[in-house]
Amino acid sequence: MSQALSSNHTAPKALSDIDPEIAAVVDDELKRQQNTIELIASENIVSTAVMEAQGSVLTNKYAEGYPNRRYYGGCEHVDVAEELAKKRAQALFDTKYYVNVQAHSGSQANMAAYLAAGLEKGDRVLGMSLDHGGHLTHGFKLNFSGRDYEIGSYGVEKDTGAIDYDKLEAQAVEFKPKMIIAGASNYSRTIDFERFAAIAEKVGAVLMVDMAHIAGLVACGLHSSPFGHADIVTTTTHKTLRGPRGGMIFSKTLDIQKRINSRVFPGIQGGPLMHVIAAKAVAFGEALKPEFKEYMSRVKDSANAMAETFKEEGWAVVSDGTDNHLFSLNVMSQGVTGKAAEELLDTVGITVNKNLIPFDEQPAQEASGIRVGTPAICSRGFGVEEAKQVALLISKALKNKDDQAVLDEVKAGTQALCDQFPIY
Ligand code: DSN
Repeated sequence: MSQALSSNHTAPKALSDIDPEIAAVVDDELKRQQNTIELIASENIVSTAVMEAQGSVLTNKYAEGYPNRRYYGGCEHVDVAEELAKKRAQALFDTKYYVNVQAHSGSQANMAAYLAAGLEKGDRVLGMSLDHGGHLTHGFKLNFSGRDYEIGSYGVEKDTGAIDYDKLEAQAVEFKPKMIIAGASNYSRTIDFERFAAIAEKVGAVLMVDMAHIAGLVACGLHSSPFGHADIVTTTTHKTLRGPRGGMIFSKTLDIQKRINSRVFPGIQGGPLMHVIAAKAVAFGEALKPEFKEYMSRVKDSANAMAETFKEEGWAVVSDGTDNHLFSLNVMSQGVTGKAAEELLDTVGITVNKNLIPFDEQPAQEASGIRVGTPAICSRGFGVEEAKQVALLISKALKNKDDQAVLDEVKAGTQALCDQFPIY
């Protein structure tokens, strides 16, 4: 080891001394997060405790295998972290389902679920289509799911923006899938897991629930729970759950769990990210506290308040509102594309993502909608009143997109809110 490297380890130096270029990236990103209103529905703002665990010496450790059954020595401490993460995850969802906390991401959790569900390549899977709110891994043609399996896609109704469960049942009876996936990345209405389970049972399909977006709400009893209904439940840990980026998989039976474990490792992953698993444990511990339920209630109430404010301002909201933490605003309802809205809002300190809306006539790169979510703003302390103010600022910006004086006023408004609710 060179002297320079070894001295980095004995006398810790700041990142800015060792690598000013990357330190500048981190600093710039911190400032961006501090000074913008973050409405991307899948993002959140983690605690410094989560970041401390994730940035810890656990990153140095290889621990292939599972607690007490590792392929490397020296795993006695990381074993404790993994057991704590599992125990807290079960407590959080009040479930006896078995849990695997090693999935590196939601997509890998979902891939493991496909493999553990006993599907062969070419078998039929019924999932929500991407352009109606589903996820890439629910059968998109360029994803492994769409390439390796025969996909049937369900969507929402044009008049309600919601799933019609009778139609879904008829589709499942006709299509005869081996697995049905419930869950979405952009669906603002409550998902009826009991009805999904009844449909899966009727057609003899495995029911997999991807609760990545709504996991925090489920944990707090603010959305119906998939536990007791699904054979496999997958989630990410960084959205409403407010943990480090990663995935997690629950299984109803020991038999499924054994297959999940072996599909995750050695099936699709090698060494688990023990620093991330430790950070997952920290986040689950935080989510078990009463303050987390207050936070999640604020997330849900704020999303509802924003959707209602947009409607009062004359904008169309997909499905006419929301039951959860997000909704899609149909910006084409006042002649703005999703892309133009995303770019304009960027200039006034508000971050959203353009999104196709169901039955969109625009191409994906333009889109007719923007997706709006409240998990991140509520983590910095916003509540219903601030959420309404944000909706009014967005509406004002979009309605005055060519008037720089108004846009300057909106930018001052977003900065004032950011200053009032600082982060880090
Ligand atoms: N990319 C995520 C989202 O934005 O919803 C889904 O994984």
